[in-house]
Amino acid sequence: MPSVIIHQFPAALDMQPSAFGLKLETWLRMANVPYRTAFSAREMGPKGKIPFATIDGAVIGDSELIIDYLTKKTGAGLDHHLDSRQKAQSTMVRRLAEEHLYHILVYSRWVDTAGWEEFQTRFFDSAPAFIRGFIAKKIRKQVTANLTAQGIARHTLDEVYAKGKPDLEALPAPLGAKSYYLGDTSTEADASVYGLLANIHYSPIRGPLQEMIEGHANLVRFCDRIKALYWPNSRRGGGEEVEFTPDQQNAA
Ligand SMILES: N[C@@H](CCC(=O)N[C@@H](CS)C(=O)NCC(=O)O)C(=O)O
Repeated sequence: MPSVIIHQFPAALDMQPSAFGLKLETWLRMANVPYRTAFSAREMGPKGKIPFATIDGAVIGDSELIIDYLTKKTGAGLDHHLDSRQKAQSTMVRRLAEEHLYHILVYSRWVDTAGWEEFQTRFFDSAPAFIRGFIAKKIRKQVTANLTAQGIARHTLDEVYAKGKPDLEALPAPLGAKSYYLGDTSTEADASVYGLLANIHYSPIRGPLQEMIEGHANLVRFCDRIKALYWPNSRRGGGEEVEFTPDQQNAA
């Protein structure tokens, strides 16, 4: 197995606060690939984003590209058995979570005043006290500008959460009564949806998105199942541990 180091945010919410970081770590655990984590709040990797990975010395950005790279390098992929229809379903579910609902989660933390009040005290906890407020304000301005460019922050608060509702009504449908999105075994789509949903469902910060998930028993069961299997020691949704070996998981 290659040496895998995942660079990502510290576990600031008593769990990994990056939906993509938690997706990647969960995928590595599902695929039984050993890794360790290097917490990084400033260094953002080759795509200017977190997570990124160092794999046998090669530095790679973007959770999807890291998963593709590791799948090719180790053969440890989770999606080999999917047919073309299932692959299409996987793409649709992942894109809904990562390219739409994700921005609403970011909005709920950084723009919505109620969410921000709680989020900033936890996320910037490790910053030196005398500049904490300054850094928080500066990054909030930058994240708000990014969300305005993306589009979601151009809407009113009510409109934003109204746009989240159909996403959280769509995600339970393809899961149905199954254990995982594409059947009895976990795939990349499950890691992707878990990274995002766990960051809402297990977050210490309460808001409208939590209530929307709680209205869907199969989504709650899905989160609890993945947490129990892959993050049994986590206080919340996972990401506090800095090292993973498959033995650790099999012993859990
Ligand atoms: N498509 C990327 C998205 C990564 C991403 O958006 N990361 C966020 C944190 S969850 C980030 O680094 N944001 C900082 C920024 O955009 O400047 C992936 O799958 O890794």
